[in-house]
Amino acid sequence: MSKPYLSPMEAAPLHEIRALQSYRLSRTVRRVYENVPFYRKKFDELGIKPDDIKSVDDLPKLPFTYKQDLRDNYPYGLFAAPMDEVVRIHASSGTTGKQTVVGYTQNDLDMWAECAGRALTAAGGDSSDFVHVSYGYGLFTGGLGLHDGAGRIGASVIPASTGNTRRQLQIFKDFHSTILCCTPSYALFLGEARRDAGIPLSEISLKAGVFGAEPWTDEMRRKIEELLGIRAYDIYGLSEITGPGVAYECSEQTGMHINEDFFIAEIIDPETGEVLPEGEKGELVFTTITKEALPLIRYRTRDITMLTREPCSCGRSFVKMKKVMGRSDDMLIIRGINVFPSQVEAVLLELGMQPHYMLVVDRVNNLDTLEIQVEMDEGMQIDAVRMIEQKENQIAKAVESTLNITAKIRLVSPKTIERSEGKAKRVIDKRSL
Ligand code: DLL
Repeated sequence: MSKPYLSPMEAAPLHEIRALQSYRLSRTVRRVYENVPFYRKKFDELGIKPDDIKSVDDLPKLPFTYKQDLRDNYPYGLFAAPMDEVVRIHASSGTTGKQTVVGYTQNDLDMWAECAGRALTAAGGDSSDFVHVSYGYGLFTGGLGLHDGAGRIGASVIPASTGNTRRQLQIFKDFHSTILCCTPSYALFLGEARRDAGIPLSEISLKAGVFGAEPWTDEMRRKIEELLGIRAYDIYGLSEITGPGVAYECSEQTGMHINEDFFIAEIIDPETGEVLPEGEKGELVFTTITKEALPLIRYRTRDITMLTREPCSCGRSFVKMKKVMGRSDDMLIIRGINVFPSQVEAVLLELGMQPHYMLVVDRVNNLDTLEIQVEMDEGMQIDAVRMIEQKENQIAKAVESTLNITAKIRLVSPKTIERSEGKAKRVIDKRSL
């Protein structure tokens, strides 16, 4: 019999959540003021002292933090704990060459495992489950995040990682995987591979899936549920805040409960920065309130969504965020990997190419594809097919080693990529999301 919640806090009354948030917020503000020169300087400039922040209502007085701030303080400049207390490092894509680096103390890792454990519990998981983790392991937070969440609920974790579809299907059958964790597009791919391999649903024991790291639709949910014979739940997170488990879906499947005892969520107008009322669509902003290694104040996620406090039939009282509806910047998520066009541009410039390029993203057989069209320079001495191929391979290798993604490179004739008078158009996304 599965437990309804992992922690009683998930169903606490709003006034209790608010009181806890206020207490933890004021401690966090003090922590960053005392330990992070970047925040001390910012607060001093605005005339804010830690004592001014006493409750959640004071939040709008605080400045925003941006991805660029992490980059400017690369790699560890925003850390608020001494390095000998930091026990784990992860990273995700930055807007150009450098990664966004994040760190965790043991307490931070425990909190993160609690978050991911709550997500698995909400999907019906408990210690009797076999949690099959097919997110990537490594600097990406997906693999180890769900891995530790499974450990938190005492389940048997199967660290399958990504790739090798036939082996994944074999493991489903032989190891009796009951909960699958991976990106929704990979889940769909695995579902179709199961069907095409003629493996009947009766031969696998999967009952649920915890899918996130990229946007997906309810239509895709229905397809995955049908192809794998499961219920599919959304999970949201970002490395800067903690990784997967910042928010998670429950049996109602109408949005993701945000772990409000660890994070305060706001929705703002991305243009003006003004806080919007509940139910309005805007950019999601998080303040971490227990993190020790990398606490972040009003971090701009760039994800567009809305919040709702309508009572949920699962009994949880944590606010819910709707599915992510888009981004307020140009970040793309391709096969679960975050890609900024500016990263591609940096690679091209480093190879001596012109910054005239176009990213064409598509979805073929449920897997994302990326083609990068790059304009040849008029002065370029390329006249043989072999030389074109060589150049394309060179770019593909550089893109792969910098962005961690395979792309098809296509060199195109000079001046064939449309010039823009306003903001350059760098992306054609043919996926219907
Ligand atoms: O994608 C963490 C994660 C791993 C979440 C596994 C869920 C499952 P990053 O690589 O830092 O972290 O990318 C964060 O991915 O700002 C969103 O734009 C997007 N994203 C994450 N989860 C979802 C989701 C991980 N459920 C960025 N729906 C975020 C839509 C998502 N977008």
